[in-house]
Amino acid sequence: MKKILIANRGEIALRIMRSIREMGLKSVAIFSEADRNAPFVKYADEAVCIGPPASSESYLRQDKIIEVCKKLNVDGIHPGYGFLSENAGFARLVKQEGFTLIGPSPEAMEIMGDKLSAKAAVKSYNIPMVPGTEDAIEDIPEAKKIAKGIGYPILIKASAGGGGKGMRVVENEADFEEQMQLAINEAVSAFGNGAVFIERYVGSPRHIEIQIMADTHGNIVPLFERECSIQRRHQKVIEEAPSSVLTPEMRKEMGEKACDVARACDYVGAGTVEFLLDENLNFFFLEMNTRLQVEHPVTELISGIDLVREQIRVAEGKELSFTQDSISINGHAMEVRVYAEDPKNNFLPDIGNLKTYKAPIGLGVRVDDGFEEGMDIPIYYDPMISKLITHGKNREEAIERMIRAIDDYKITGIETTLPFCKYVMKHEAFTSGNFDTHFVKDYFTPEKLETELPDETKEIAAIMSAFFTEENKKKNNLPLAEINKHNNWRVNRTK
Ligand code: MV4
Repeated sequence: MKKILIANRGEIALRIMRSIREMGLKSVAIFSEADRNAPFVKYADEAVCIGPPASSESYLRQDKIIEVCKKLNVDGIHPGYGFLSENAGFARLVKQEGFTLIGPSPEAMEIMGDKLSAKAAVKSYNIPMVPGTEDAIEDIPEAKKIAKGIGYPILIKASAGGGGKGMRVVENEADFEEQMQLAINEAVSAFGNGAVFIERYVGSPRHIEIQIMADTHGNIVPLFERECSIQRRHQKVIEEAPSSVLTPEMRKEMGEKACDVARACDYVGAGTVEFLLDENLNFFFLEMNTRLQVEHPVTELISGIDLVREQIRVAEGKELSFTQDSISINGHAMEVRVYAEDPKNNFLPDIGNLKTYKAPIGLGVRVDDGFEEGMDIPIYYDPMISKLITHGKNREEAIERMIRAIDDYKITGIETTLPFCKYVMKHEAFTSGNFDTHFVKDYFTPEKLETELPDETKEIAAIMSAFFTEENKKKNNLPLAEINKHNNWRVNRTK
C-alpha cells in the first residue's frame, strides 16, 4: 500500500496519520464542513471535503468515500473507531470496489456484531460464559422457567446491542414479563432487531478486555489486558494497563481464550475481546469489538507496539512484527478521556470555544488530541476533546504523573471532565485498585469537586489584597515585611 484514506475525524484520524507518515506512506483525509480547520485536515497529505457537518451526510457517506478513493488512487481505508468501523456492509463494499479495508473481514464483523451469533461461534472453543440462554427468548413461560433455573436477579440483553445498550436487570419473577416486553421494544426501536436473551446478573463486575492482533498467516497474539471499569453510563472514562487484579496465570488464560474467540471468526487485524470479572475473579466472555479502540494507547505504552502500524502491515499481508515470546509488559499506563462535559452539572455536554488550550508535556505523558487553541468544539460529533495518557514504571508512578499532567492541562472556555478524573486518581478505592463498574455511582457527587475560582476573581482578590496592605501600612506605619507576616495573600491567591 502507498496511500491510505482515513474514514474518520479528530484525534483518531491524526493518530492514524502519524503512523502512516512514519511508514513512508501517504494519507488522505476526508472531512465535513464543520472540520475544515481541524488539525487532522492540515496534517493529511491530501484532504477532501465530502459534505455538510451531519455525520449522515459526511463521515457515514459510503458512496462518497469510495468516490474519493477512486479519484485519488487510494489503496487502503482505515475506518478508526465509531462511524463505519464495524459496518459489515461497508467492509463488503470496500472489498467489492477493489480497495483494502484495514480491519477484519465483513463476516467477522457480522458474527461478532450480534451477541447470540458470537456465543454460537465460540461454542466449540470452551470459552467461559455467564450462565444464560443460547438462543433468543420468545416464549414467556419457557423463559421464566430458564430464569428461575439461573436464579434472580437476571439480565435481559439485546442480541444486536452492545456497549450496554438494551440491557435490563430483572429482580424477581413478578417483574419478568413486563421487563422482557420493554427490552424487546427497546431492541426493536434501537436496532431493528427484537432478539433478546437472558444471563445471570453479575452484580459487581470489573470490565477487563484483551487486545489481540492477528495476521493472515495464522499468528494470533494477545497484547495483554486493559482495565476499563471506571465508566459512566456505559461510557468509559478511565482505562489502564495492566489490570491490578490479574495474576500472570489469569492473564495467560484470558489471553489464550481471547485468541480462541478470534480464531472462531477467522479474525484478522487488531481486535478486543471483552470479559466480565466477578467478585471471585472468575472471568466470562462478553463480546468482541472488531475495531481499533479508543483506549488502545495504554496497550501501546506498556507493550511498545504501534498498533496502527501492525494493522497496516497485516492488511498488506505481512506477518506480525512480534511474537508472544518477544513481548512483555513494561511498567503501567493510565488513560483519561477528556470530554467537553461539565462534571459539576450531571456531565452535560459543554461544547463551545477552546479559549485556552495548552496540553501537558514531559516524561511519560502522551496526549492524543484533535483540537487547537481558539477552535470551536463542533456540536455534531462525540464531545471528546482528547485522551491524556501517562506511563510510569508502576501504577503509582502512572497515577502521580496523571495528576501532574491534569494540573498542567490548561483549558478555558468550556468545562471538561479533567477535575472529575483528578478526583478519581486521588480516591482511595481507585488507588488501592479495589473498585468495580459501580465506582462513579458509588463514590461521585458534584460536591466532591473543589470549586476553582475563575482567573478574574483571583486577580481582583490579589489587587484588593495589595491595596489594603498599602492602606494598612500607611495607617500603622509598619514595614511591609512585618505586615506580610500576617498576610498570606500571595500564597492564598493561587489556592
Ligand atoms: C453484564 C453485566 C452483569 N452481568 N452481564 C455492559 C456493557 C456490555 N458490554 C455488557 N455489560 C454488562 N454485562 C451480566 N451477565 C454488567 C454489565 C455492565 C457493565 C459491563 C462492563 C462495564 C461497565 C458496565 C456497566 C454496567 C453494566
